[in-house]
Amino acid sequence: MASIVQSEIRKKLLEVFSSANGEFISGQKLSEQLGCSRTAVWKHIEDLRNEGYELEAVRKLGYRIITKPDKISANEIQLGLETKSLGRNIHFEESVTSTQKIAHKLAYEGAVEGTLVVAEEQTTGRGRLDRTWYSPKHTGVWMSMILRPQIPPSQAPQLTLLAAVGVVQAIQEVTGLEPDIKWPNDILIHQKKIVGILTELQAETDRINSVIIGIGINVNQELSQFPENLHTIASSLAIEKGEKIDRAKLIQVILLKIEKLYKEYLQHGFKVVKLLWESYATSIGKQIIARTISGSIEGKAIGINEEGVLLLEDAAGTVHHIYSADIELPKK
Ligand code: BTX
Repeated sequence: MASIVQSEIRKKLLEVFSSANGEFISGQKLSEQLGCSRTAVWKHIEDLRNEGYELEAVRKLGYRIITKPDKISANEIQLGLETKSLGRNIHFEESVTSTQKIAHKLAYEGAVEGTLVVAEEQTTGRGRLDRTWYSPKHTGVWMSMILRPQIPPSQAPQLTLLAAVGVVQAIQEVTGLEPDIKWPNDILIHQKKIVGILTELQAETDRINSVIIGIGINVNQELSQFPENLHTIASSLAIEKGEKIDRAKLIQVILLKIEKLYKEYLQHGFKVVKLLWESYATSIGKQIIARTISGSIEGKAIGINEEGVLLLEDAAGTVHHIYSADIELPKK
């Protein structure tokens, strides 16, 4: 009980500082607004300092926040979050094996739609086909969301494309950068991979129990922080933008964009998402090579169909349906 009260006070304190926009707030005012003694306020301020907040205290003026730590927490994400369901229930951990694993467990146990699992670090982050996703501490966004759409399992790949559109829109809004989507799930800037999306299902033959959408974003890494083997293929938003990005803000905008698209999708189907996705996908209309497990096909990517399947027209004019592949883009 005591710790719930403490965390409520902490949340309120951050809210008060956030609405003060960097101005000083007196100790007296803080104690009134938080409903606790000035000594208790001082203790909370000390706790914030220990967590990496830089606070200035000036006699007669009070306190103000100068910088926030480059950390994310459930509170940081929920403060100012405008969604109705996505991210309203957050499961946050400093370090996990994979947020997908935790989300699967929570979904199985009945977690509500919109539940979000976020971690500061993944020790065994997962990519597609058992590949690994490098997810170092305090630099990226590593999160998995639980959705429970009433759609047939065959349509679930559409949600990967929906998530990609939402992430692109959020990156554009928060950073001003212009990312490209590479089918089905990579988001690139200047041909380098910034985001990976992994969609997994808990389903019966004709019915989805839950869809777990995992999103990994390289946000504030410098190039030297990537392992050598990723130097030529990966980048981060901070490298491309030339400045650090507020990760909690980025998460908030992603959740809002995805929630809007998801609502539209459930009401009106895949059409709008499909058009948006095609407008962000660099490969559409170009010669590409699709490497599938059964071999490579070369041809022109002519679009995606209603199921989110890539349509590839070869030199003989045959249109191939590509369900799963790695795409090689033409060299610029
Ligand atoms: P993918 O299979 O398309 O990409 C994996 C490949 O990408 C790796 O084999 C490697 O070459 C490269 N790679 C690995 N780490 C990075 C990185 N940080 N940046 C750029 N390239 C990298 C993409 O799979 C799907 C990734 C989803 C990750 C999220 S994070 C939250 C959630 N939890 C989890 O375990 N996975 C998802």
